Amino acid sequence: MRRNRAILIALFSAALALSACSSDDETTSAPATTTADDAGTAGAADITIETFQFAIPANVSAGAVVIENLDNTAHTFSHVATSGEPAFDATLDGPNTRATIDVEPGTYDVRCNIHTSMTGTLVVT
Ligand SMILES: [Cu+2]
Repeated sequence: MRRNRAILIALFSAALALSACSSDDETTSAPATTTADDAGTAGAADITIETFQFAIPANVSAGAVVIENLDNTAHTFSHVATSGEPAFDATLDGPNTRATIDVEPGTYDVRCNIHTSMTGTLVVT
């Protein structure tokens, strides 16, 4: 009987210690901007990201453009704005993660904000 009580006390103290720790770790995460993961969407993506490179067609039609990340690491497909807010900034956790951006006609310099050597040009007609 005494042994059972000792075990109960030990378990209770462990539970207290755990709950004290977890309450310290609570953080509020900011909502992602213009990111829509549609991993289940059928059909080919307009733009793919593979082996740390963007595969962007010569031009895409204005409107919804689907990007798919095939790498095992997260990338972003981000407009590098020369002034003002970027037109789009999508984050894609890999692999096989999709995001849809809404784009107007124009020529956009793009890069991955995580791996800034990943760059490209998106022409929207
Ligand atoms: Cu990247």
